[in-house]
Amino acid sequence: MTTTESGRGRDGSANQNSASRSGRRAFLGIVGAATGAVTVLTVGQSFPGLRGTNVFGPRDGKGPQGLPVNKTAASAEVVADATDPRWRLRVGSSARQMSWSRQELLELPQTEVDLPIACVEGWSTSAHWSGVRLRDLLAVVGGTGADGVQVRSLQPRGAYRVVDMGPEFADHEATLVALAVNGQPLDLDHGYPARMIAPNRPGVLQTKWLDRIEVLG
Ligand SMILES: Nc1nc2c(c(=O)[nH]1)N[C@H]1C(S)=C(S)[C@@H](COP(=O)(O)O)O[C@H]1N2
Ligand SMILES: [Mo]
Repeated sequence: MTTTESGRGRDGSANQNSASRSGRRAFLGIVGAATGAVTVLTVGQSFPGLRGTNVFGPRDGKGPQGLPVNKTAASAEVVADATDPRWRLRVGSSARQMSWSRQELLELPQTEVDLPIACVEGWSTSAHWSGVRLRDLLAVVGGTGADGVQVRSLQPRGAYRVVDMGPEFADHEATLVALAVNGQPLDLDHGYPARMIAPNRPGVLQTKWLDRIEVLG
């Protein structure tokens, strides 16, 4: 298990000052924090979708926010970690490690895309996503998607816990760390606090409940 507080922030020695070396990195890095930084908790923070969580998961094409749910947060055993106010998305390369809270991600430039989720189980539904370009986050740690990335979910087990994303997705301008769908904060069952969304990528690889993204190569 890698999502306990003590498990976070031990692997990074990144210094935020190095973000000032380029304007782009400084711009994006300013609201991020070097791994291990103290997190300010938001009092009264709400967790969209927690109330509506359905243990069995609607597989009949209906789901929250007009989008089917393949695997619910409850069945993936991520509810506690995904709603933990200390959650931070960790992004790393061999050069440096950074992390962002959901609020910090929301303060970065947001990109909107219309992209479908296409599930091998036989449904495909288009949705309007918004979030931060993966490219932009990789740039902050001095990386690119040119060699692909490894994407890790908060999920403690299961086939889609860790997946590799090739350069055709990792380097694509429409590939987002999505924070909202169809005009609302991501429902917990759709991957709150953040999920991957990439064009022309099988649904199985649109990782929900992001934990960590690591630059390969
Ligand atoms: N962490 C994680 N992400 C996941 C899955 C999963 O089981 N675990 N299922 C995938 C599958 S098979 C599909 S089709 C999409 C469905 O996304 P949705 O439930 O938001 O519609 O999420 C993908 N992301
Ligand atoms: Mo799927």
